[in-house]
Amino acid sequence: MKRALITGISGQDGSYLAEHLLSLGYEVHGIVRRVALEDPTRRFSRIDHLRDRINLQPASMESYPSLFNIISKHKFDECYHLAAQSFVAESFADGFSTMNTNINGTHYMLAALRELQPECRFYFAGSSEMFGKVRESPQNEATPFHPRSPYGISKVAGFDLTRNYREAYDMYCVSGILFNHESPRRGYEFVTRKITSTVAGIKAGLAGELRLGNLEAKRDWGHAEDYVKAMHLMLQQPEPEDYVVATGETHTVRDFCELAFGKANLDYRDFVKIDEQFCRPAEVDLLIGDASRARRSLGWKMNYTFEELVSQMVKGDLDALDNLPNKQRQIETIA
Ligand code: G4F
Repeated sequence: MKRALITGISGQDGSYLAEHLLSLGYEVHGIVRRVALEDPTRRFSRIDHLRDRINLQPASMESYPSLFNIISKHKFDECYHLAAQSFVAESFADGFSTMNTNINGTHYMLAALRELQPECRFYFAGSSEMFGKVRESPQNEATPFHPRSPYGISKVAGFDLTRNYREAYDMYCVSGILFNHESPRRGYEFVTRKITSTVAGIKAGLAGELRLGNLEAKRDWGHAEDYVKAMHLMLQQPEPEDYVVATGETHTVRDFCELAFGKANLDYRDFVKIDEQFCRPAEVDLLIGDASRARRSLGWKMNYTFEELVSQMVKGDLDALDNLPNKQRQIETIA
């Protein structure tokens, strides 16, 4: 039986990846933060249904000894490093902590693996944010990086660290350059979930408008459940290589609004208001990925279309509100 370690297991991608690895017969271990103030029911809501089948280990991405300790206790075949401060807007608000967590966290994981288990295969969650002010479209593995946020810069550093461990120490270390990927498990701060949760709130009479920033930004949005399968495939290859994972389609935030509101028989123009506070100091205007290498070499394919993704997210939020007791509804809806 293969044993895998996932950092960020309680997040959207970590939860889907844990399900996928369990379905393949893996023993799954996950690193979780020790956060005294957060309610565990809420923190672990995405992995609640897996709790008796996974091993959770407390550690901090900011503490080398805590990570070293976990890696010294068990022998892992594969390590998926997903933990990060992943909200781009927050990285402008606090670039220092984003850099500390994202760059040092990656470095600590690589250094501890090199020290204790250099044969463990390592996956780094790279990002299409690394392309930033894009030099060409669509973007592929050879497209130069030009990050536009502290988050993007931290991901370029993680990508470079991962490649350097591969080249310097002959370790099997790869980066997935994943374009935006969403699902009903997406955090409420990201634009897709902010839109679908507010659509549900409006339908339920709990919200009256949706305040957004740049509606013209274009993103290549796929489904997280499809994307975690590519992560796993990347660690099963004869040689370590980096891969772009994307749908090859791009849509504006406005398109997403139109479709999501339309799914609930609403017209987004009646509810969406532009609010400068949600605009970023530097924007990534256009992302569209070319995943030919992943399709060709990994045999990776998608199961969800853009429309199915949006439908599933809107339905998930409508159903969740229907099932909530009245007094909790206000809290769950982010307007
Ligand atoms: O949903 P977003 O916050 O995602 P963003 O910045 O594209 O980053 C996501 O995808 C990356 C992969 O490319 C990941 F690496 C990263 O961790 C994250 O998962 O914003 C999408 C777009 C942006 O152009 C933003 O300016 O939506 C625009 N937007 C407009 N109004 C808004 C809002 N974004 C948010 N979060 N909130 C708004 O009100």
